[in-house]
Amino acid sequence: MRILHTADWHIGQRLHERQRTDEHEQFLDWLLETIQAHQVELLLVSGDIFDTALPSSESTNLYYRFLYRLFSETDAYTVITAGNHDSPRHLEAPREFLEMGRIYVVGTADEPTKCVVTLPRENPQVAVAAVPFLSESDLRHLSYETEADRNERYRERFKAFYADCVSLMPVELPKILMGHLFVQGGQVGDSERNVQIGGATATHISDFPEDVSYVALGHLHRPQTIKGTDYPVRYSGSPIPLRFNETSYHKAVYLLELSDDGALVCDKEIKVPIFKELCIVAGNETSVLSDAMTGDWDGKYIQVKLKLTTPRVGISDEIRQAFANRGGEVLSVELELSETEQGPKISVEDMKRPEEIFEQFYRTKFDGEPPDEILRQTFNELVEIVEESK
Ligand SMILES: [Mn+2]
Repeated sequence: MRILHTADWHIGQRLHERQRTDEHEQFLDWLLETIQAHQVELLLVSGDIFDTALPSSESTNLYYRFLYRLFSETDAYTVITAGNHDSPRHLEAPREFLEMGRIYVVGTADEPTKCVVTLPRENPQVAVAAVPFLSESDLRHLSYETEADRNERYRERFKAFYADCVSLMPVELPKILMGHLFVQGGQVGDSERNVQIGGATATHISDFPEDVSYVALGHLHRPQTIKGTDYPVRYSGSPIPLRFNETSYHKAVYLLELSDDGALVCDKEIKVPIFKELCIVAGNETSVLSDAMTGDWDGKYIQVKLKLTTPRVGISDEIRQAFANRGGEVLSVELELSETEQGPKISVEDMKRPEEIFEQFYRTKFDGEPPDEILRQTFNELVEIVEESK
């Protein structure tokens, strides 16, 4: 059976307020072509389908249009699980309806029985444990517990859940596990929601059961295989770079072929094309401007990291214009003043008010989330104190 593993689409994601619908649309078109070209029989999507719990109608439309084409233009089965960015209940709301189109969606995982599917339905060749993101808040909080105890308890629960899934699978079928979680040893970027990484929700490679053919994971955005098992435990990564610093490596999906006895007869990385190039340009004023004027920036998104000795009003606009003249779009200018090199880097776009800069900084730091009211007030009080002391 030929299987394709992908995850972390993050449909609806914005990069510095830019909508990325075109990139997602191109990715989904490419994915459909890839599925057709390789005669894929099973598509696995391991969580974070959408970037937000309540995706826009445009994002929702893109997703369902893709599912419809998958159903009508291929014979593939599809298994989709919810990630930490998805709303488990929203994602699985059309569950029964989608099953008519050979599409299996699992959002919430109260019972292992709900996660196990054998496919194709009439003549099973593979068993899949479609395990979505298991939230830490599902664990009842015990006040006397230390964080290490809590971590242990999460690991135990996770281990038992997978073991139960495997025990529910027909012995003779090859087994695939899905998951949206952090395995210790994985390489983390900064676009994964960090509260879910490390800390209490980290699991260990040895927690995965034996007698499995492949573990298809989502959550980390860099494609990678975690060492320590005799079968691949792998993150496919996100198909489009979600941050500028995700451009130093290729984005990928994985094509697998399982023999009837569960052996991996083909295990191949397929690089996802770059639909929109993201570039980082760093340097002082002269070098950045000269790069802007000599490079080919047509259709590219650019992040500028500018080293300055003294701040200068209007420099951001000048740089934006220089890139725009050659077709590039600067999404952020990060100023780095040499004497404050130790401090946090704040992207000072256009001489904004402190509250706006704070909000912008907070959003880049915490996945687009705005700061809450209490934090806002605290920040404003701080600004007042500083103003008064001047
Ligand atoms: Mn993700």
